[in-house]
Amino acid sequence: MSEQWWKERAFYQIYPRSFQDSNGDGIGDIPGILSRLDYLKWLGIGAVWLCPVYDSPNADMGYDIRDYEKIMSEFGTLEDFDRLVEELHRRDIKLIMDLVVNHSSDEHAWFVESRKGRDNPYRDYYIWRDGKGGKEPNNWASFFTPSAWSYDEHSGQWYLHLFSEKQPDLNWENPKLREEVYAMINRWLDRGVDGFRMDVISALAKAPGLPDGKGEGYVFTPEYFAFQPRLHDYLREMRRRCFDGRQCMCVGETTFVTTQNANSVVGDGRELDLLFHFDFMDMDGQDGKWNVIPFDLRKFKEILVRWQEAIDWNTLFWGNHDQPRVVSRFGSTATEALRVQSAKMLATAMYLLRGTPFLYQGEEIGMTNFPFTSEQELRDVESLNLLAQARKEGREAWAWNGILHKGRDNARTPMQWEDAPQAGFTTGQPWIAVNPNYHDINVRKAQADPDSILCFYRELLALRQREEALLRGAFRLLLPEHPQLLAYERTLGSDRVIVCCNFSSTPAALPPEFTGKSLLRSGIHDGHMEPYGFTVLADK
Ligand code: TEU
Ligand code: CA
Repeated sequence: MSEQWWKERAFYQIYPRSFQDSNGDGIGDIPGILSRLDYLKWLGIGAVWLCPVYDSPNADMGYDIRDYEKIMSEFGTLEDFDRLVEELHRRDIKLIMDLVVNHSSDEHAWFVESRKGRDNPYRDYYIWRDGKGGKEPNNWASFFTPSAWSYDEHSGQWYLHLFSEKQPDLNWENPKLREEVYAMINRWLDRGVDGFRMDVISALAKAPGLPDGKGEGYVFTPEYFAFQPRLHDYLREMRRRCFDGRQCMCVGETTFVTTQNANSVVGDGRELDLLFHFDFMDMDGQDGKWNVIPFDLRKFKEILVRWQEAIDWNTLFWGNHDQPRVVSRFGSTATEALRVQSAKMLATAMYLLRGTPFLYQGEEIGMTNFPFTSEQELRDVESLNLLAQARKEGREAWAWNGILHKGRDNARTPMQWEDAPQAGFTTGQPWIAVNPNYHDINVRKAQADPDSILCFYRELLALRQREEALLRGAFRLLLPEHPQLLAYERTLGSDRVIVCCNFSSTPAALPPEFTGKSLLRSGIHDGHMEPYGFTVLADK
C-alpha cells in the first residue's frame, strides 16, 4: 500500500444518525453501521468518512461536541467503535473521523469552567471580549445567528461563536488548548483511526484585534476569520505533533478556500493532504446559498479547469450532509428515467476526474430532496434559524424556497434500504421522516436491478480502479465552449480516456472525433446523445 493510500480509494461519507438504526430508537447507530459494512465493500468503497459520533447535545447534530473522547450514547459505546475500526480494517476499508475543533459545545467541561469567571484557568480556552457601548465587541455575523456574539450575564462579557450560540469558538491562540487538542487527536490515532476530515479548519485563526467588518448591521466577515496567517502555524504544529510518522490522511473542510490560497494548505504536505472547496456547491446561489439560481455548465467548466490546474490532487464530490441531494439539484427528477440517467451522468462526470471521490450516503441510489411542507418536519438549526429570522423580516416564502432547494435536512433523511416500513432504516419512529419515495428508491430494489444507479456506481468505481489513466492520469478539458456537453480526457503515457457527458435535458450530437473502445456508456445511439447521455472511451 502506498504512502498516499487516499489517492487509490473511493470514500463514502456516513451520517450515522441516518444510516442504520439497530435498536429501534429511530436513531442510526454504530452497531447499525457494522451491519452494513459488507454492502460498502460490495460497492467498492475503500474508506469511510464518519461524521461526528462524539457525545453531544445535538444542537447542530453532533457538530457541537460535549466530550471529544466519549461516544454519543444514542450511537453506542467505545467498544462498538473499536469493533467498527476492526471490522472496517478486516475488509481493508480505512476510517477517517470528523475533527470539530474550531468550536466545542457550550456544554463541554472546558466551556462550563470558562464561563465561571474571568480568572478561571479555562477562560482563555474560548474567545471572550468586553462589549462596546453595551453592544457586541464587533459587528460580525455568524453562519447561523444574526450576531456571532452572545452575552454572558455572569461574567459580563461576550463570547464568539461563528455558528450557533451553543458552539463557542475555541481560542487557538492558547497553547494549552492546542496541547489538549493534539493529545486527543493522538489518542484517536492510537485507537486505529486512519485520519480526519477537519471541520471548518480554515477558521481556526481569527484576525488580531477582531476588527469590524465593512457595512451596516451584522456583517459576515470571512476575510477576518478564514485563512488568517496563524492558521498555517497551527496546522504545521498539528502535523508535527500528531501526523508525522503515521500513515494517516487529513482532509480539510477549508471553507472560503480559493485557487489562490489552496496550495498554502495542501501544497507542501506540511499541513493538509486534501481539501474540500465549495465553488461547485456555491454555483447555484447568488449572494449566499438561499437565493437559488440555475446550474450553468459554462460556470461549472470554468471552476473545474481552475481547480484541476490549481492543485495537484482534488477531492471529487457532489454533496455531503450540508448539501441538497445532487440528482434533485443538478440532475433531473422530472421522470424516473431522467432521475436514473442524470444520476449516472453526474457520477460519471465527477468521479472520473483527477482526484479522490467522496460519495455521500444515498447518492448511490439516487436519493432525492425531501418534499417538506411544514417547519415541524425540519431538524436542522440552520434552516430553523433562517425560517425564524425570515418570519421577522416578512420573507418566509423566500426562506421556504431556499430550504426546499438547499436545506441541509434534504441530505439527512434516513438511508433507504428496502421497500419495508421506514425503508428498513428503523423498526421504530425515525428521528426525521423517511422520504416517501423509498418504495421505489431503495438499496434492495437497486441491487436486484442491473440497470440501477447503484449497480452503475459499482461499475464506475471498479472502472476507476482498473484504468491507471483514470486513477493517476492528467486532466484536460475538451470542447470548452460546448453549451451542453462536458468533455475531458485523462492521459497517462500512451493511454487516453475520453469522458463525454450531456449535462442537459435535450439531445446532442456525439462529436465524431470521440472514437475508441467503449468503457462505459448510456443514452448513446448512432452518434446521438440522449438527455443526460454519456460515454467513456479508451482511445487506445
Ligand atoms: O460546515 C461548515 C460550513 O461552512 C457550513 O456551515 C456550510 O457553510 C453550511 O452548512 C452550508 O449551508 C461544518 C459542518 O459540515 C456543518 O455540518 C456544521 O454545521 C458546521 O461546520 C459547524 O460545525
Ligand atoms: Ca439506534
